[in-house]
Amino acid sequence: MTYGTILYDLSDGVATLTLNRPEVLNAFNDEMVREVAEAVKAAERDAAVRCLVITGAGKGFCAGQDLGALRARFERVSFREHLQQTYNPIIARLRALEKPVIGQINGAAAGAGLGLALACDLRYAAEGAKFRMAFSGIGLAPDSGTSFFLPRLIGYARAYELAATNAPLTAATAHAWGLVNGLFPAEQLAAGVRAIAVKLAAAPTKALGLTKRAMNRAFQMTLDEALDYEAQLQDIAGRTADHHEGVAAFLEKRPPVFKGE
Ligand code: LHQ
Repeated sequence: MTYGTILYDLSDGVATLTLNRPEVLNAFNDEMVREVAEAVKAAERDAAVRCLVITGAGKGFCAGQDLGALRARFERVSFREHLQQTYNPIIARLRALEKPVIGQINGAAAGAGLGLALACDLRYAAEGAKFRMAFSGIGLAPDSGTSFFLPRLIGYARAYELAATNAPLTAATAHAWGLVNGLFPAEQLAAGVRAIAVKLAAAPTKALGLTKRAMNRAFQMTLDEALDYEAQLQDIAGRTADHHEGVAAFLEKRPPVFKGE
């Protein structure tokens, strides 16, 4: 598959989706929305993909909606329809994707680009990266899941302050607040993330997928419900080849070879 606004590469079980409109900090136009949605679907369907990395070309990660394309776009549809057709399905699909998704945050992430970063399971950032809600800067309310993820990740008061003031959040503070898992000097980010991604791609993919499902659902559950749901999912995990391999490898005192099955 060839794309015009993104790059998509698969090696060692790791699919890397690179947003590729560097002249506008990888802001989304309609074509990029379509292509990102297609690439996420491809990563979901392809059993050879056992970890997905999302990053940006050039100096930005993603500046959200391309504001240059905004006028023309919204003479035709409402914001609600636009969001329902564009960012919402991408965010939902990433959260439902039962494979680890890593945000390799190489530069600024703002608006829907911040939503994309927050929808990843893990985030590793370049030391100079920054995060900005951006919506209030153009007189809008949060979208693309930012009102859902941000308070869960850093707490309401910090999230509301970022949204209301539109202040940029540095990578260092984002790391201190638990919004990113780790920081790398810019020139080491790609290699650092690659090493993590390759390791995750060699992990028991089904178990990692079930882990994601359990932790997502647990936000809306009582303890009793969560215990019961864990027990249901463990039945599924217990029937995988990787579970049998893990136990056999432990007993034979050798490293396991997981196949994601
Ligand atoms: C851009 C953009 C951009 C075009 C930087 N578009 N060119 C969608 C529509 C409908 C309903 C509601 O929701 C949404 C979802 C959204 O995403 S709304 C939010 C849209 N995004 C923004 O408002 C972010 C605006 N950008 C910024 O705040 C800053 O540019 C950030 C924090 C991303 C980066 O700051 P800097 O590192 O200082 O870079 P810069 O501002 O100098 O930008 C570099 C270039 O990129 C510049 O172009 P130029 O030709 O002067 O070099 C910017 O115009 C361009 N750019 N964001 N969203």
